[in-house]
Amino acid sequence: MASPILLNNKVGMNGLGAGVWNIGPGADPFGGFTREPIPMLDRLPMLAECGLTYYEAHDVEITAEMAPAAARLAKKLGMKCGMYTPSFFAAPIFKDGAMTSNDPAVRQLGLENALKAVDTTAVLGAKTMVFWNGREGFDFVLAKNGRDSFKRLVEGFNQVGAYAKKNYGTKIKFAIEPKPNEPRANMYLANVGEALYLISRLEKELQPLFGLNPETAHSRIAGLDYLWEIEMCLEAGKLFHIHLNAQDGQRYDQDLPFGYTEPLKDLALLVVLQDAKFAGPIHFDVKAPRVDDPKNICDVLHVSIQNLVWLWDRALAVDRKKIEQFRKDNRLTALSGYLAKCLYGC
Ligand code: 3MF
Ligand code: MG
Repeated sequence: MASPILLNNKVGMNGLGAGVWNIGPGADPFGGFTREPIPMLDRLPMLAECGLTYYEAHDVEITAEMAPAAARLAKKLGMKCGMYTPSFFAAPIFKDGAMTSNDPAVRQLGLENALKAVDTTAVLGAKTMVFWNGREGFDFVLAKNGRDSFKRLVEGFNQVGAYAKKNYGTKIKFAIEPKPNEPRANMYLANVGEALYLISRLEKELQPLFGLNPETAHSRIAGLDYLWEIEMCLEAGKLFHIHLNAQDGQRYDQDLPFGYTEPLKDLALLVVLQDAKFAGPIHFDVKAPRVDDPKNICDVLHVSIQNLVWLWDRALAVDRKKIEQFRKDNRLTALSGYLAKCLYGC
């Protein structure tokens, strides 16, 4: 068994994580599987073999019924569940969203699924449950009343938060994962700012339970800078979880290996995380491309890990005093050159 990859001088939780869906069968909207799907529990040893400490899963991948077996297996492998998440986007019933559906029966089902997922999060021993905004949004104007949708989100998160607090105290926290579009043309909670605003509208005593899971590629799809989005989470004390990957411009969601498209920005991001003493876990949300053969399905993880470990060490070596000096002297282009030297130089 591979030994777990640890980051040098990482504060708090060390060890890296990824989703079981990251090593999927390779379908895309235009074509079905190119690889035989691997049973979900068989994916845990594969992730461990990559040197990962944490796994993540949706409720449709590791169901409530499978959870005790998953927890036993993970323990044997020396792994932990980094986060668990209800899938509000795959089932046809949630085609127009769960919490923001116009149909009260669908909203109720969404809530029930969310509460069940809270219990499963506890069984798996995860500290975080993620809400990706998935199908919460609209394709046609006036398809939903936006103000009502916002109220429904507030109401839904309040209900989930109250349930978790009553049953688990502060053991389980929630991380909202924003995305601007795909699968919907327009998604509610499209970016970090929207999610922070939503949290500010929740019941005061529940607000500490809610934070964010920003994903670097999602910011890029929105045309935003992920460094600033993550800094905003840090400033608010709301960086509960993180999904690292890469995106080649503003197009469909690619979930490319971390470090592939914007290494300089990734280096800067790691400087920021180190300086903030980010104590949470670092996870990838990448997708094994459909062209990769089954035997190479984990390459997307190996490449992400390799790039992260290299960039992390380079970030540790960045001279913070030099950054300060460049800022003081207003030599901002020179600052970018210094970072490039840290990245590319010997
Ligand atoms: C979609 C995503 C999702 C979420 C996942 C957990 C399938 O763009 O990033 O991955 O990360 O649902 O929140
Ligand atoms: Mg994600």
